[in-house]
Amino acid sequence: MNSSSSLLTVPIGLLKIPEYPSGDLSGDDLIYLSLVIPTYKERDNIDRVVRILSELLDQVLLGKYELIIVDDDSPDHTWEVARSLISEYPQLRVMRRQQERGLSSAVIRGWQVARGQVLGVIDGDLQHPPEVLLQLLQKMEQEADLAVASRHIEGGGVSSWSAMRRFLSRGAQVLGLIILPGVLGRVSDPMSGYFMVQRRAIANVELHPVGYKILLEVIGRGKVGEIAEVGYVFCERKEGESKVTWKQYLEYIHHLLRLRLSTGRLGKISQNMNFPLGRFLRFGLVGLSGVFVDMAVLYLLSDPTTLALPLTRSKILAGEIAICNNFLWNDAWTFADVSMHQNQWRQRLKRFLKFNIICLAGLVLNVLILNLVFNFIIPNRYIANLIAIAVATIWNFWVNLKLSWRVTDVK
Ligand SMILES: Nc1nc2c(ncn2[C@@H]2O[C@H](COP(=O)(O)OP(=O)(O)OP(=O)(O)O)[C@@H](O)[C@H]2O)c(=O)[nH]1
Ligand SMILES: [Mg+2]
Repeated sequence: MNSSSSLLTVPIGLLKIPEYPSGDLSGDDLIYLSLVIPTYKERDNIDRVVRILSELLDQVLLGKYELIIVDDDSPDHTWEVARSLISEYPQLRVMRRQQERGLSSAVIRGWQVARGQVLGVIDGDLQHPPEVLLQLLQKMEQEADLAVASRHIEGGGVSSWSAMRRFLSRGAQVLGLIILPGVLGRVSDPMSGYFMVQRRAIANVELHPVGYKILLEVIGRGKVGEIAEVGYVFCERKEGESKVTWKQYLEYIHHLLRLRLSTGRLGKISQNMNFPLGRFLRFGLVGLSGVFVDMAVLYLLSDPTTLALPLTRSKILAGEIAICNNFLWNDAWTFADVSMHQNQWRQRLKRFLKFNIICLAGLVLNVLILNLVFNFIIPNRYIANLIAIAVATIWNFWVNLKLSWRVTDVK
């Protein structure tokens, strides 16, 4: 067998699962379950995982399942070990990702190439007891849209977590319930990374996960009706190392807020109107930070107790520094997805110049509208100013979106 061709091609573009499996379907329509195993540095576990899962699934789904290992180019060459197992386990498929990283997107990339009608995920370190798969499968066969292995119902638990980790896990759940009750309230263990979902429930939906918690994304954006739960005990890791760090907690909060924004009422309206609400809010926040920068610099330069420079000169400098501040944040955050693909210095400089010109035009517009509104419509300078700022912000956002960070033109 040609060893390089035995690796799966990594899908690119949007994280969207097709309604029907693509590619050569000769005989593949027999596949019922596609189980993704995301791995990062699991070299010492992978052999055992594949053996145990295959033995188990052969008993109930012989020839009707596939195991898809998605490895993020682990430095310990997990993908290579996995690939060497393919000849022994014909149901095994292996993907090596070199461009993207992250647990959630790994799972989705695996599901994108899956051929089954039921899509599942299980950790590659044997912390998820494999026998539970049979119960999950049973629930799926009884037409559940989603079957989740849960640590927090009867038969569930965590074997040896420290008090701190238990506390953090529960704290995260409570926080989630506050921010996103409609999603986290539907399952007892929303942090579970061990579940199965019907393809139809998440097909054709654009997924935007952050970090670790793929289940939130599935419930939050999918069309998930009936949910079943099965208790399980999260076992201790035997080989390899944990990848859980503080970063995961931050990503989790980011993920909750993003889901809240995009699936809440405002999100629906913005979707219907095709308006990039999240981006606009980030742009607005950055603009607010610019106001503080402008004020601080103005104070440092022109205040009689500091440098006491002339006001106009100070203001021009303060304004320009605020524009630099806003540009940097917008480039790194608001439009990160766009600038990531256009990151040469020349491209950045070009964006910066455009941003400057557009903001300058925004300022002119601001002054014009202030005068117009104040003189002809509402003779209150502060209300008039608020209206002027709002219009200028929308102008700045929209024109920068179309010209500086051209979303539509990214390849
Ligand atoms: N492809 C991919 N897999 C990952 C990544 N991070 C973690 N994994 C895998 O996802 C599964 C869960 O990750 P773990 O680090 O074990 O997380 P955990 O089980 O919550 O934490 P521990 O109790 O410390 O093991 C394991 O199979 C990891 O190898 C990643 O960035 N990319
Ligand atoms: Mg683990």
